[in-house]
Amino acid sequence: MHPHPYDAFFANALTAPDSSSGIGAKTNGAGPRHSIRTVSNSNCTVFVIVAKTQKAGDMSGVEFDAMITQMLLDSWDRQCQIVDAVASLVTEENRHFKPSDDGWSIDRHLAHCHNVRTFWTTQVAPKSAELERFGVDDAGEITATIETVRSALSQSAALVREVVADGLATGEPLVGENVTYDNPVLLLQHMIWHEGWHIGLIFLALRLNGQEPPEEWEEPNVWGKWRTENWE
Ligand code: NI
Repeated sequence: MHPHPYDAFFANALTAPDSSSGIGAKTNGAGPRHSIRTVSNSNCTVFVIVAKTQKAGDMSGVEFDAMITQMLLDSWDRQCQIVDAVASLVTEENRHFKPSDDGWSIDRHLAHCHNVRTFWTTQVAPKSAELERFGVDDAGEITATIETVRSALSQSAALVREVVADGLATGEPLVGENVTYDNPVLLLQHMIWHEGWHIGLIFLALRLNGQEPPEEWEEPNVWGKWRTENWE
């Protein structure tokens, strides 16, 4: 049987040097997950995408798990930076702005985010430090100072991080008496989803009262935490 004339051609493509790196090449310095190689003759150019498996790559399974864990915790840290940035816009003057007549005031949304973090994490990790939650007065208002709410948010940020990190170390469901998260990532996603919802209402309250943060503020403090835009 004669070798097909293209056999050598494709073999060259497989052994050609990497011409570019694939998605993930820049993440955490962990190295690319695949590379792209090209080889040409007078008729065509062949692109070969070479997946880097854990064996072929420079990462063990343990290292890969650690990388994913770091990425997930990093996403939580970024979430908390966004919440902190929004909380930094809240003053004694605007803390009572509401997104609707029957809605909560801005400070109550922030306090509620802290309460929800502590509630669900302590459900599934009762041994974690149980942080104090905010109550409201008869008028439904938060009486704590904004400074107190801000510092509580930083404490509950650390609490969620710790419980998620512990959960990721085992990969087991997070189970409490009245709640089950099928895996630890779902606790993280629950908190991010929940807080995004409340942050949206805070923005609405600010907008309805003439204090909508400008895009120049929003980009670096909110959306820029998730991605870097480059249209060049
Ligand atoms: Ni809520």
